[in-house]
Amino acid sequence: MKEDKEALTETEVARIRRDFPMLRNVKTMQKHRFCYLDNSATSFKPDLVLRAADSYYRNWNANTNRGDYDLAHEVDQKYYEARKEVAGFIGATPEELVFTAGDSMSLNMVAYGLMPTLDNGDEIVLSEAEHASNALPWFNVARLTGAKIVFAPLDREGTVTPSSLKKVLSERTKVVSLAQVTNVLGSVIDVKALAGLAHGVKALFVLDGAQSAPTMKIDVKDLDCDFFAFSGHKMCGPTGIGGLYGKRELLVKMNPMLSGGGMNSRFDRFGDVFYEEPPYKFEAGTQNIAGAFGLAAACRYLASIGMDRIGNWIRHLRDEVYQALKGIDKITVYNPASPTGILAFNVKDIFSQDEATYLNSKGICVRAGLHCAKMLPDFIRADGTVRASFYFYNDEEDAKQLIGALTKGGDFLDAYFA
Ligand code: ALA
Repeated sequence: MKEDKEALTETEVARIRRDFPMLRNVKTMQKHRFCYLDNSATSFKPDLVLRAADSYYRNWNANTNRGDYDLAHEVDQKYYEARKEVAGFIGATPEELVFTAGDSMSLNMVAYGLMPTLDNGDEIVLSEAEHASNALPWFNVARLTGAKIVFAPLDREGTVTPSSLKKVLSERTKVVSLAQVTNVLGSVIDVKALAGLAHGVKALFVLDGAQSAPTMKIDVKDLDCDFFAFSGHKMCGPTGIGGLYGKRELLVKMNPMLSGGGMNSRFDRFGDVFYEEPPYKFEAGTQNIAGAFGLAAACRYLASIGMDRIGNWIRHLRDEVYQALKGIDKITVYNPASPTGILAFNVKDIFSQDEATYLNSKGICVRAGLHCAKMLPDFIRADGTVRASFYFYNDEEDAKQLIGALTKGGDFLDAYFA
C-alpha cells in the first residue's frame, strides 16, 4: 500500500479523474463546469469498481454458500476473497467482517443485537453531532429496553474529547457510540483514548466510520473499537453494500438482528435454531454479491492511491477554500479547524438551501440543510448549513470554482440571472 505522508499532486489527480465516468461523461447543465462537492453524501465510482460489480452478473452468477457445483464453489471463493480484501482494508480478519447494506444497517445490527444485554436504567452515550444512522437505532433500542441516552458534551470544535466523555461515563454506561469523523463539522475524535475510557467502565465502544473509512487509514485493532460500521458508496464502492467489523468474541455472543437463509445451520418445527458462525450468522438472505465485488475493488483502488495522501489532498483543498473565505464578513464557517475535507458554512441572511441553489446555478453540487444531523442546530446555533465536501478526485479548479462563486455574488437571487 502506498502510504507516504504527502498529498496527491495535480497531475495525479488529473489522471485519477479519468478513472471516473461521472467526471468524464456528465455534461453539466448550461454553461458551467461540473463541480461535485457532495462527497460526504456519496462518492463517484471508478470504472474498475463498475467492472468488478458487473463481472459477478456476467461470470459468477450463482448464490453464495449454498451450491454444490463448480460455479457455486467459484463464487464462494470470489466472495471470500472480496471479504478478505475489505476486511484487510480496515485491519480486520475476514471472520470479523460482516457484509451489510451500509452504515445504517450495520449500526442497527449492533444496536438491536446488543438489545438483550441492555436493562432499564443502563446508559448509552452518544453526542449531539451524530447523524441519524448513529442516533435513531439507539433511540429505538433505548425505548424498548428502558435504557437512557446520555449525550457527551461537545467542545468548541464539536468534538467529544476524553475529558467530556469522562463527565458522562459511569458504571451504568453500557455502550458509547460515536462517529470517528462527524458528517457536518468534520470533527475527528481520539478513538483510542475514548475507547480506553469506555472500556475502563466495561462499556462497549462502537465507532461509526461512515465519514472516516473513505478518507483515513483505519486499523480497527489499533483503534481498539469493539464495532466499526461503514458504507461502501461513500468510498467509491456501489450503493447497498457496507460493512460491520466486530471483535470476534462479541460477534459470537451477539444476537443476529435479521433471520433467514444462509445464517442458520439447522432449525426445526419446535423453533430451535442453530446459527452459523459469524460473520455468516449476520448475513441473512441472498447477499449483495455484486456489491461486495465492487467494494473489494474500491478498497484495492483506494489503497493503491494511499489513504494518507487522500486525506492530505482533501484537507489541502478544503483549507484553500477556508483561507479564501475566512476574511469575508458575510460568510460564517462553522468548522475552521476541521482536519478533513468538509467545510460547513452559511452566507449571512441566506437560507442554506437557497445558497445551495445558487451554487447549483454555478455548476457546483453541495449539500445544504441539516444533513441528517438533526440535533446539531442547537450546538452551532444555525438551523442548517451549506456543506462542501471534497474527495481525492476533486482538483484545484473545483476549489477555485467554489471560491469564485462565493466571493463574486453569493446571493441566491443571482441564480435567476446566471
Ligand atoms: N450521512 C450522509 C451525509 O452526511 C448521507 O450526507
